[in-house]
Amino acid sequence: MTELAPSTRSRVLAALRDQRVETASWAFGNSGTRFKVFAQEGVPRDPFEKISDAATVHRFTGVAPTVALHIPWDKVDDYAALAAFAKERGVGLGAINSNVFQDDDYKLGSVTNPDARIRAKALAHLVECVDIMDATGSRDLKLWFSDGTNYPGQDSIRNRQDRLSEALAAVYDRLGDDQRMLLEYKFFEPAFYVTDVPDWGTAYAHCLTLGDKAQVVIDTGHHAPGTNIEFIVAILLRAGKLGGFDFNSRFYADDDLMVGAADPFQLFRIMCEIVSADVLKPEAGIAFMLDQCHNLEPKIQAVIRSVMNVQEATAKALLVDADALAAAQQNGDVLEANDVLMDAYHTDVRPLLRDLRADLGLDSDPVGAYKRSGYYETVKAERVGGNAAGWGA
Ligand code: LRH
Ligand code: MN
Ligand code: MN
Repeated sequence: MTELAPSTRSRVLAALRDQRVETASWAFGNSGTRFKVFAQEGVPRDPFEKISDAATVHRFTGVAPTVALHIPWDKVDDYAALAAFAKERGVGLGAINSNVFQDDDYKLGSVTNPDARIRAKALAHLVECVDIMDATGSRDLKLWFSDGTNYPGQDSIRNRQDRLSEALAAVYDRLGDDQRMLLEYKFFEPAFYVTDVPDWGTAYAHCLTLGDKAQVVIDTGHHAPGTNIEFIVAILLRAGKLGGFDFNSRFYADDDLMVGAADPFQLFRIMCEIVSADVLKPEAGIAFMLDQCHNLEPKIQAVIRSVMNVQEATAKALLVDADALAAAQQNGDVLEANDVLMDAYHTDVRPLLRDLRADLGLDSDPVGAYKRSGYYETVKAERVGGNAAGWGA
């Protein structure tokens, strides 16, 4: 890396020091595809053990101090006790993810179901999730609906939107002053014809009607191939409606692979929008969450790697020479503007991140340090018979 100007270096290091990435409890459990779940050794047997794994990721990365829960995958009797356990381990509980997609009743939809009884059941779950947030101190309720139809004529598209908006309004009214709801969209799967919240525009329209506490969440794996995600980021930021990300990578559909693995350049472009809008710092209220499944690779190690991938993309985005870029843009100098961006992208930021970790009192090699720590060997011995619930388990 060419020597960075001291002022650039300290600006970038300061921003990276404040950056936060939220891990997901379900990343630590067994997962797979609909064809096969390959069980791994040492996986958590309950939510407490998932939190211990998340705390381990934070211990070696220093920037992942919260872990998101998924209900009922992480159902416990006492959520305040779970939050206290997390605190003891050095992490906090993050977003509460609702789940209205794994019950036979939801075959034709949850909150958009034509049957009022089923809609009421789904709504009760969403409200229960807010009760859980009260107990855990979580700020964000993440809503993703698998609702949709498979065949033209199966149900009224407009009536389903009315039912959706009625349920969202009821949940919104239940939120406390410091709580938010993040509405996640996905273009297809499991529904193959209509998805009730298929895109950012639909999510945005609902959030706009609801009010300030309703924000859109972008899951990077939830778009058609070729979609310009950084454009969506820019539009939602402009509207003050970007609540956060579910980061992951995709080659084909909703692959849930490690963020930055399939298309690190896309991740860089997304982080460029974040940096240029100055919303990287936690106070800006954008939640940077991971939503991934590690079907083949060792899970804790993969989550550590994912956090590092986000840090690398962010460091590169922070290195974009904003003045030079603005000047080139103003001058209509297409190639110079592109060069400014590519210069930053091509910078090897790994030495800088090693320095950051040293500054934070961490090992400069998080994966190596984790492997040397013996944590995996310990949990492998302790968690015999473990095959915890989680996505695809
Ligand atoms: C849906 C989704 C959503 C769920 C998670 C497990 O594809 O991205 O965020 O809660 O997967
Ligand atoms: Mn998601
Ligand atoms: Mn998904």
